[in-house]
Amino acid sequence: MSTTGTSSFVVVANRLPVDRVVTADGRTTWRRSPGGLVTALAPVMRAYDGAWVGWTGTPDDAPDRFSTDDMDLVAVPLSAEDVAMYYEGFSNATLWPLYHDVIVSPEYHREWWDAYRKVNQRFAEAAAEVADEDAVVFIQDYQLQLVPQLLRRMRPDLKIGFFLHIPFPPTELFAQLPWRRQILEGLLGADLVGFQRTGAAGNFESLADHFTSATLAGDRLITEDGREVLARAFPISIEVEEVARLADDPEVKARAATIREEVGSPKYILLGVDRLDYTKGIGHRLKAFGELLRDGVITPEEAVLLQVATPSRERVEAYQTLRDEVELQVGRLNGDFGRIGTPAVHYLHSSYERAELVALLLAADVMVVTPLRDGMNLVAKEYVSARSDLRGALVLSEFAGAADELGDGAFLVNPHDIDGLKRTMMAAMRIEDAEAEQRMKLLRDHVISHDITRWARDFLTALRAI
Ligand code: ADQ
Repeated sequence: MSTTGTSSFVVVANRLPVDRVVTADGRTTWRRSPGGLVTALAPVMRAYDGAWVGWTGTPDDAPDRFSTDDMDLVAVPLSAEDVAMYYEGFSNATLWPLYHDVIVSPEYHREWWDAYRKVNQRFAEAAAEVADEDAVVFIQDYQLQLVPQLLRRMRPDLKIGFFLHIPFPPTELFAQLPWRRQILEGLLGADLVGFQRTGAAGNFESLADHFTSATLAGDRLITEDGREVLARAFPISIEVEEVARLADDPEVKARAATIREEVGSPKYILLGVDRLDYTKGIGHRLKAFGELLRDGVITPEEAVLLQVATPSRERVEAYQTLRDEVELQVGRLNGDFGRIGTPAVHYLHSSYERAELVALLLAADVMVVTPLRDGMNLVAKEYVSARSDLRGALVLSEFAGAADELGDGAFLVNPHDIDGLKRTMMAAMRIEDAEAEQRMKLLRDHVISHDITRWARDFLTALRAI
């Protein structure tokens, strides 16, 4: 075996969990990025002399190994060409649409595949170098599906876990991929492969059984060389306490009240918070809301839609087209139904601080989460965590992973069924207080007892038990 590193717990993800900050005197420092994953894994990192392997987010940027917040960070360099072909290309224009029900057509380019392989090899080498003998390595997401196998070849001593944050498609769709066998074999390098939903784990098992030499025996896949691989659902969650703390902050509460006034104190505020992504069903939501106004079921004085659309993947063509479509739709709705000073849709193409986001959640009577396909959808869980007042209602697409857990308290909906979506939005607006309370209690009971820390613990316990 090659010489080993010293970290007994290694996380491998496309991005490092920090953002570069340049101080006034020109020095570079690093600030921990927002996000539950790093928060949940930080204590494990501290306890096990952990290291995090990932890209800084800037092309051609490869600082030497550094530490921040008690975490050892190992930067994997990506050239501008790697970013274009491995990240924007194969990850976000091939795998992302293929894994999200081909809502837009995936593009298959051999050069992108070559870049994906090459970059995955680089991540695997970096992980192999820092991992101590018999270390636990936890690999994240669709950008790095070849890493488990590449790493195992170099370091058979390691315990390897992989978690996919996005859906895993059924055979009919996955079979399109020219490199389907290689991706499945890549994942089979792990001991434990985690998915958001049980159905996704099932898709992976049958695909691996069909397209690789592994065979499914009971709840395990057995590889050609006799190794057992377990595929299972571990629905991801959020840092419940962080959202609850902000929601309880008097300043945030006051800000929520101000937001209500700023949008004209309507009877109902409907809220959407999504990355501007074609998977999120923003267009379906706008269409349903527009028809409710057109039909006169609601008036613009009565109800406004606040839509936060976070800028995302702006160099990928499908995202540029989507932005044009959404903004055309918003413009039409406001032209048709807005009044001076009171647009029908408040559209915000921007990122926000956590406190402002939570204020929005508190201001909303109805949270409208209508993805056409979504691995989990954390916003739905954030809404529930913020509502300790037991007010508000959640409209949730059955195509979001969150629907498996939140189906009892949410208003589940098929976003393709526009009439159904309209009816459901109306039902959520007109909910009686007692029913709202009852539903919100059910939702909160689940989310509060299933936070991100529990997710990390469940995954790592299952991995260590193998
Ligand atoms: P995403 O597709 O990014 O995640 P989501 O789960 O909703 O989707 O997470 C988005 C996060 O970004 C939330 O925490 C939200 O609060 C935050 N956010 C959104 N808009 C923001 C804004 N304008 N400013 C600041 N923050 C904003 C992928 C998968 C999901 C899966 C997660 C985690 O697509 O299905 O739930 O990973 O596994």
